[in-house]
Amino acid sequence: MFDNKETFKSIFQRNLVSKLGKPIEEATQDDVYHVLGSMIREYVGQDWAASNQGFKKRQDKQVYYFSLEFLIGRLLGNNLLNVNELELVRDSLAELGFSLESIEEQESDAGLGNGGLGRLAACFLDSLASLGYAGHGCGIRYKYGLFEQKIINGNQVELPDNWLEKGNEWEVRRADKKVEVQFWGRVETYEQDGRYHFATKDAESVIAVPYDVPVIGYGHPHVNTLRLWSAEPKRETSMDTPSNYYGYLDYSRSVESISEFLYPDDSQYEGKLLRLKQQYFMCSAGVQSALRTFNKLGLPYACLPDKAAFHINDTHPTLVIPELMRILMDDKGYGWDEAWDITTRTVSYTNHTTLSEALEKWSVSMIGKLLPRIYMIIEEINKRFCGMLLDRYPGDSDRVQHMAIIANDQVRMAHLAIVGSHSVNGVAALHTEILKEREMASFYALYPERFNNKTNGITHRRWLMHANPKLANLITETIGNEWVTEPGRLEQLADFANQASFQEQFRAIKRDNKNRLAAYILDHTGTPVDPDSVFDVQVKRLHGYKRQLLNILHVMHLYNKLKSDATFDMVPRTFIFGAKAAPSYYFAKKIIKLINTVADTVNRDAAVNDRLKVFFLENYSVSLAEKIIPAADVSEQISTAGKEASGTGNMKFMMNGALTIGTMDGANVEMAEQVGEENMFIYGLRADEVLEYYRTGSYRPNEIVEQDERIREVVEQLVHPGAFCYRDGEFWDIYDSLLAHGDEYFVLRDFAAYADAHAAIDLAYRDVPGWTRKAVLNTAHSGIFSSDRTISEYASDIWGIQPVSGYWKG
Ligand code: T68
Repeated sequence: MFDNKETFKSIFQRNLVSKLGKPIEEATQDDVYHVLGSMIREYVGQDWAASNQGFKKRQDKQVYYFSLEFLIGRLLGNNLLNVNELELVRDSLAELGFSLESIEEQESDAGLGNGGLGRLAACFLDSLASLGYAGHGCGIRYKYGLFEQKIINGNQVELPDNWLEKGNEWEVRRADKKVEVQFWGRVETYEQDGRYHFATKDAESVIAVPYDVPVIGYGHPHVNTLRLWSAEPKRETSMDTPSNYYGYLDYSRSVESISEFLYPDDSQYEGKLLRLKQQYFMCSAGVQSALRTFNKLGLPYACLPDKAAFHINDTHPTLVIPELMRILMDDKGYGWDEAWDITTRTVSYTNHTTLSEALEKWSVSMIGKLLPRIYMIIEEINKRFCGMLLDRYPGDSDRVQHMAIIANDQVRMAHLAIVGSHSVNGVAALHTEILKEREMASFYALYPERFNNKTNGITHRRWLMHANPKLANLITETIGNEWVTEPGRLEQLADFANQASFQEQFRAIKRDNKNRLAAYILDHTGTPVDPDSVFDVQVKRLHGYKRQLLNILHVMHLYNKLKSDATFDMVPRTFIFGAKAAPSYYFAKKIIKLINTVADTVNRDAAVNDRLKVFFLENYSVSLAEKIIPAADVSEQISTAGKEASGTGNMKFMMNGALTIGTMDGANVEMAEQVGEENMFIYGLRADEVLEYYRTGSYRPNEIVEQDERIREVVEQLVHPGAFCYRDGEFWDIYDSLLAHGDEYFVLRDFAAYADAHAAIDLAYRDVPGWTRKAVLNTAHSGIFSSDRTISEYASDIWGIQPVSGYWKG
């Protein structure tokens, strides 16, 4: 791209003048960011066009990954890495007096997702492009991403995330590719040429305009597209009378609200009309646009499954199924059976949760009114499906009721997604087993060949090479650079796990990352952090099942012990939390308040704060994760077994050499298989034990409190004024969740085992070479959790695609 630093500097300065009319001496960091961003975007334009030409010429099968969320984060650093210009640009900017790191901070963090599900979609895009697959994202260009979190008096306050305020260097508005999406109206049925036809009348039209973001493959000129749709009013509406004028303004406001904001609930289904509009808006626009591309091939639609794969990220884009049916039947004239065959062979579905409160069930009346034709099609799918079940299980009406797509005036989206696709996958081995054996057992019995596992992964380019460049360099110096394109080769590091000089360098890098985070914490909280203390981190969405409560209760216990036992000797620990709570999730917000209250007491207490400190870092986001994860010694992955579908944060920490304290849940199980349980701290109930408690109803949290003095003490501290409860009864709701409401997530049941595991950490950390060896082995065995592995599996097992361009080999 740039031959050397001098060429870069001169092109850059020319751009600064032509774009902003400024000489370098007057340029702000923000100016530098925007000019650099636009240069990279323009530069990849050629490869982007060439990639699209190539797809067309070779008639490559295209994958469309439909997701309501793409949590992409900042792009400048990653794009520079992928076009192989990171170091040259960093050095050149330094010569011009700018630090690339500070320039990267100018970019707003695109928070178009809630958590794991949205971030997974972003990692998948990076792997699709880097491995040279023709695979694109289809999503919504929310004007406001996930709220910005402020902590005020220990409480979460939500502010709008106006991420587009300063423009977006990476997107290209493609007005020429707009499509129309219809809502409301009524369906007219008429007979012609011996068959029924359906037409929607009096519908409200919305224009979907795509904004395309290039997704750049690492080290080779392969560029895919993330197509984000924005809703705009149709302009032809007449405005010539005052009432029309106001009517138009109402219409226009209601249309714009469709792509206005991301719903901030990550695990709680809320049946809001606007959310349903968002879902259909994206599905319809995405399907129409993919079919437009397919049409250019001039093939019959029977070939669609050979040329396109529509993947749905959880049930949120399930309306892809009836939308494709509608277009094939109503617009293209196909009969039901043929349309159904094409649709089911094109669509595949990933499930991300077994939590019942997260399952989407739309009310029949809402779908029926908003999307009358789509609802007719869903009804017909249900009718045929139930008929088939009755043929297969004669007289078993309970089973039909249990499996039906429509029941109790609700459409069960997971059932529609399973019935309408050819593949259903879970996101970790344990999760897929639970789907097959429990949650979806009746569907598994019916369609065993559809179910498969695809254990999640993370892109090692963002999460290791970009977030932790020093460690990436050490790895390359030690085992060569093949691991960059074949992350499985990280295994070779295992040979160096005991080598003193390697260990020393590995520790120095961790220490450096800890210093960096300590500086950030000091800057943002005013409290100094001891970089020699163990950095013990839990960062993820706040949820009951993720058990941040267990963590903070244990911190309270450590504090009590330090205060009461002068002989208690512990390696200094810094507990770091980061978590956003859904704005309507009352209990989660209380936990945030508790963590902040504990932090306040502990950090101000000079009698303990040389050994114990607690921080809640506000506004956890992708860019903050990139600072925190490389600095962690201990990774907290402590969900109630059976509840966390996979986890992906667990993999990021492992890759960066943190040791996991965790339950046998989600992908932790597979991490233990890779690195060995002796290199993790596994504790607590197993998924089958949790299930057994639920089944028998035999769990008695009160008994545990009676028997364990340590637990009694911390639980009482929640409600009695003292160190952690400034106002009488401040944390009654938390107390009640544990004692009056049965401790749904087994916090008290797992407390003792968790405290023991922490004691084991304390002991293990004292053995410096022993700890370093474990840390190195974690990195060494993390390669399998690269999303490159995950995407190769999706490509061969589900989508049936091959790379269309070659991967650059170092
Ligand atoms: C997460 N799910 C899983 N959901 O909890 C996690 N939900 O175990 C897994 O690793 C990850 O998906 C990737 O597979 C989510 O993140 C959501 O964010 C979400 C958003 C809206 C509605 C429902």
